[in-house]
Amino acid sequence: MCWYGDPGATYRYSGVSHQPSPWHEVLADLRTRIEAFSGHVFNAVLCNRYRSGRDSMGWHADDEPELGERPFIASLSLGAERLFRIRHRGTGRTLDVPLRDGDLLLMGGELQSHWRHCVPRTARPCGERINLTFRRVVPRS
Ligand SMILES: O=C(O)CCC(=O)C(=O)O
Repeated sequence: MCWYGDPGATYRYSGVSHQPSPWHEVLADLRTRIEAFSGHVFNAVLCNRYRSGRDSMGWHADDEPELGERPFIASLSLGAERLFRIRHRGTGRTLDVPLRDGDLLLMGGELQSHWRHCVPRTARPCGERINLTFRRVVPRS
């Protein structure tokens, strides 16, 4: 996992403050293109690497206070296909979204407050995957 962003785009989770690394030129270029496509502005990106099907992400929502009330998050998948599973907090309704190389998942509105998501482990042989979630962090007041 690593965190890149504008100066001051500090992200706090699991009790730890993460200072952003300066934008790598490839990430900066992707940000510009995804901003133009989505019509939203981002000041940081969280990068997660899944080395194999054994690497996973547990149930959570991207609902940290510094992401604001209805965060808009653009998630770019690169490499191996993995399932992105979302579950409604109230009804338990669950949806599986396969994310393939080059897919861009846009999450906005009430998604983070009403749903949780995860990337489950898989026993299916699968290669590496990198996921980039472009976010807008607003400093805590
Ligand atoms: O890898 C993914 O597609 C999801 C990543 C994720 O849940 C997150 O960064 O909060």
